[in-house]
Amino acid sequence: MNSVQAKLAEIGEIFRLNGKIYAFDVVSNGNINTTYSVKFRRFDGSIRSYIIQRINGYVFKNPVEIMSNIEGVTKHLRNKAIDGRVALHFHHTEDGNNYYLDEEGNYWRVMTEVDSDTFNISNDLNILRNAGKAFGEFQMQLSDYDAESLYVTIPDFHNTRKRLDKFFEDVEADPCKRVCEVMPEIDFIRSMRKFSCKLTDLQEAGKVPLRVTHNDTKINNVLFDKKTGEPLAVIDLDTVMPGLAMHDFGDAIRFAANTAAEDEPDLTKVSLDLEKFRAFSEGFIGQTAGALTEMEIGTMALGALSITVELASRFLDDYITGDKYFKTNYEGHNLVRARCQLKLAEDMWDKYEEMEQIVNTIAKEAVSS
Ligand code: GN1
Ligand code: MG
Repeated sequence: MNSVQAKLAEIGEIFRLNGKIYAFDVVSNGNINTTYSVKFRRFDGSIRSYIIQRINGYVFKNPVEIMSNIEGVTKHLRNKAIDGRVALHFHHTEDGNNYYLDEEGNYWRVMTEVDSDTFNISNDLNILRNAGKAFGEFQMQLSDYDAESLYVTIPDFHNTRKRLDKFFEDVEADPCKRVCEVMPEIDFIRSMRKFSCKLTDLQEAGKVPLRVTHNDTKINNVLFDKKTGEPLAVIDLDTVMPGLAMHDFGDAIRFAANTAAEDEPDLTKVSLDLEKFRAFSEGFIGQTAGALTEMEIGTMALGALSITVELASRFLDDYITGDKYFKTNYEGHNLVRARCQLKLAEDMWDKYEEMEQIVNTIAKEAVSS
């Protein structure tokens, strides 16, 4: 038994999973936590699959608070069950906790794995529409959740102004002497700075409402039914916090409506696919239009563009400060990611009016039907 398997077996025992590990895989979708899909053979011979995760303690300073949010949110979602959806089930230790702190200071959690399909890229517009529907539904299901009871797991997570202020401070400090390599990228972010902070300004002026949002709406955070392509569940609840609907919409667009992967090195492949944009919007706006204000609908495109610049600045910041935050697969990975996001932002800028029009048309139709 190798040391990873031994560790997973230890976690399985602590969470009182029945049986013995017979196979496991690393799930490499996420950029933050370490995730395993682990199959246990039960004592009656049947097989059960679990997701076992080690929470990244550098990014998440207080995992206990995250797990308290998850306990509350999953309970709320379970009580609001929608036909065809699967409720997430987190396991508990003997002490009744949905997490375990090991001797090395790592936090672990265990969820029953849902038999499903996930996508990093999909060209199927039905899948895109269903992803929009899933995140829209998620937003609506949490619309009466007590926001006060949620811990803020990462303060100012999508405060674009603070993100950019920090970025330019780090550019100034240049701790790894990498700034000289990335001057054009820094200049581009500077040119977009004011525009990208518009949503932060609107939020601070009280012109757009804070809602309970997901805040990390990559399409690979939706589980789909393998046969029908219908959404089964939204996962990755670490950043469920008060936030803006436009950021949930925008972050999903940034990831799913890109013609290429988030870290595509060949920038000629990177652009915003307006048909994918439309399909996701139909799903998301279709679910939420009735609850959204005019200002929210009018700033969905802004949400997409500003979160793309924000994430570009986060990737580039991580590159400039020595790649401590996001997991990287190779030297310069964060720079490749940042360049890809900037190329996408540029294309969004060119297609901005079209994005606005598509959202407006869908919102009008959704409200009148
Ligand atoms: C991180 O953990 P993961 O891969 O779902 C990040 C998101 C970024 C995303 C970019 C807590 O999400 O904000 O948009 O990478 N999560 C955190 O791929 O920082
Ligand atoms: Mg995440």
